[in-house]
Amino acid sequence: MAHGDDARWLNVALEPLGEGLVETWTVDGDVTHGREGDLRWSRGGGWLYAAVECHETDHGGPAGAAEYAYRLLSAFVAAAPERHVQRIWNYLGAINAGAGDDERYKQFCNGRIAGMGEVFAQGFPAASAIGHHADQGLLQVYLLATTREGTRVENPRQVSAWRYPRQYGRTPPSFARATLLPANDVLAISGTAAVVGHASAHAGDLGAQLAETRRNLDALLAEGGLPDGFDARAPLKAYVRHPGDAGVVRDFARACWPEAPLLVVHGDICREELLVEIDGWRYR
Ligand code: 3EB
Repeated sequence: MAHGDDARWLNVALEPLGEGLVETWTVDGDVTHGREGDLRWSRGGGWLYAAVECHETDHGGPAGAAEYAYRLLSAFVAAAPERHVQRIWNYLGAINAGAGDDERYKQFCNGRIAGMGEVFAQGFPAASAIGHHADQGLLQVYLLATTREGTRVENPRQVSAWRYPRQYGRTPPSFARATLLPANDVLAISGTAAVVGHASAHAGDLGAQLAETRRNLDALLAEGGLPDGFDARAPLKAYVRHPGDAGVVRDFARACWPEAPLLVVHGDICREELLVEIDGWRYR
């Protein structure tokens, strides 16, 4: 795309499976935008978008890159009127490479918490952390923050990620299951997969993982006080580990939520046994 110099654009490192989509965020009000080193931002109407792209080779690996990206974002948000981070996306390469505590996702988690500044002390935002198949060293982190505070929502079917037991790494993942945005009219939903309690359910069984993911999404909507299901007002995003599974995922989503726009991308879930993860927005 020929938008490389425009700070409002991010060419995400996830390949669309099927029809590609451009996701566009609009606000009521004038929008300004700019760059500061590896960080780009745009803001207007009480909303801030900020993104950092960096390379692990410049920061000693996945932990160093995550720490660097989160430091830049934390410092920028701390000095901004939009100091409440509601939603954040993280894309890194070869997310499941490495064994035990050395798995690259776990290294990313260590660096993420190390780089999180005071703006994250009020609580973690909703998040997605996905493995891309572009240049392995590329880390992309982008967020949405607001002038007014939101409300974190956890899933009663799942252990909160920051309380995951030691087996998932030295530092548990730093994210909330969802955030209710300031006007209480939209639920921003984290990457949601077939995790029950803290354990992965239905290893290797795509159909069962999709059904479990749906139960998790339903539970989150109920917990957030939102109506059932997903409608035409906001896209759902499905991250699929095996490109050949895209059709099954698409058919499942169409059957469950026929009106919801769906973007299916090739993305690895941060636990090797998980095949699919879904995130999105729910308007009241
Ligand atoms: C899970 O429920 C699946 O590390 O930011 C989902 C959403 C997951 C966000 C993150 C991880 C993250 O634990 C993985």
